[in-house]
Amino acid sequence: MANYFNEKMETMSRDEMAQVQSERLVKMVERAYNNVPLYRERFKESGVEPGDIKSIEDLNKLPFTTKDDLRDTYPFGMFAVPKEELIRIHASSGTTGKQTVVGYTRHDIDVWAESCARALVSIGGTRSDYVHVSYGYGLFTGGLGLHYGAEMLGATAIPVSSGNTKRQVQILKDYGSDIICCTPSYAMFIGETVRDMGIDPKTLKLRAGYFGAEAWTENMRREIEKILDIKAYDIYGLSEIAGPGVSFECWDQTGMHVNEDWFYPEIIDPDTGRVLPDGQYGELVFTCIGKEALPLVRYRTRDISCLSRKPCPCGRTLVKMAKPKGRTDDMLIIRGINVFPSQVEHVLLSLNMDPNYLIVVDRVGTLDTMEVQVEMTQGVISDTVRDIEAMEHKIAAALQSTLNISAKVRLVEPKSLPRSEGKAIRVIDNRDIK
Ligand code: DLL
Repeated sequence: MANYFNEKMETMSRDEMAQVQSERLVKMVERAYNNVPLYRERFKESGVEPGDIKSIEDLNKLPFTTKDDLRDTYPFGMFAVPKEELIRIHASSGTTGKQTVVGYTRHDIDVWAESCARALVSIGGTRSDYVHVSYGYGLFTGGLGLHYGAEMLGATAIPVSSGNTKRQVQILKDYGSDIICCTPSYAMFIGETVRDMGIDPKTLKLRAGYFGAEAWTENMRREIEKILDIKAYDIYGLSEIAGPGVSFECWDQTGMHVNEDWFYPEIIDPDTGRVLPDGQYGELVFTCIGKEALPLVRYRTRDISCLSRKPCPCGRTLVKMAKPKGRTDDMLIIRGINVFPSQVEHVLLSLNMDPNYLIVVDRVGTLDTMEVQVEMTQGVISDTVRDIEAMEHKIAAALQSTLNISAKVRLVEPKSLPRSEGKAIRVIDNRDIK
């Protein structure tokens, strides 16, 4: 059984890796400066020119990039290649109605697929495995990311996508899927469905799962491992940087190896922007040193993590990042879908409602639920139940179309939601996911 997908890159010495990273950074900075107006401006404002960047050590001379930059240049303003070189677009939620749009050249798709192929091999994946992909297929990167990774490995991808859980279980059983990829909460739900269908998980061929796209705990890992009788591994990523596979847990289950020859990680103090040493928690920042279409420079992920370069028993020298502990912004991840409270506000305003609302997130069994309580506007209080229900449905439909998630909407009396003297409290999250 092969231990590595790309042994050279995954096991090279730290010095060799720094050399690779330096060469790639120099090229990408040149490309970003020459092709992305926003970067040309930013570099000028910060007083740096591409020529000042000679090695990875110079990275901290460069300015940060944020999700707002992608929003301000929506949809394609930060792409560094002409249209004919793009072969794929994906997108994820932005902070307002606008999505964050990302593009890939053929080379970028290969980089991303190899990231996922490296991950699959690190948990014992081989060409003879069936990889059951239950992440959503579409603009979300989860489905197609693992799908291309499985194919690049030479394994067999089964593109089930999410939903229709009984059918998922039937396929696991009938096809003999070896590895499953989905969100950890969906994995629990599939596990419960296996049990409810009277199937003994020991009779399934399934032996491992790659779970990510949302925060999950060690407790949840144990539960999933028990209910599905598999090994559960963590996989991390974000659309802006590629998608799943930016980092991955190997069989040792002690942090996620970053594919740092393409995605260079830093940890910064979110308040000062200062780079923090290994072992210290702070905001995770990535620079896409190996990508063509969207060469993001020091992109602030808002995820809180820390790095470790301690040797790993798997033999990979790739730096490891800890499971993200939370975020520095207010983004919620509900059933694997990113939701910003500001998007809810945006929807309400577009329906001429006052934006007095409260989002209540809960976990019922293993599934996340979202209720949006909205204050009725003074003066347009309706007293017929029919009118109220119609309005609730209208808001729910608008939320569904903007957020791509179903939410229960409840209209409440004017001025009945708690008011705060400081920051408005927009979210009550009753899930235990920290
Ligand atoms: O969630 C990509 C992905 C798909 C990763 C499938 C893993 C598996 P986005 O929709 O852009 O991309 O959301 C990115 O999700 O900044 C984190 O806050 C969160 N996230 C992703 N993976 C993990 C994880 C995909 N393993 C945002 N643990 C990121 C905790 C995660 N949070």
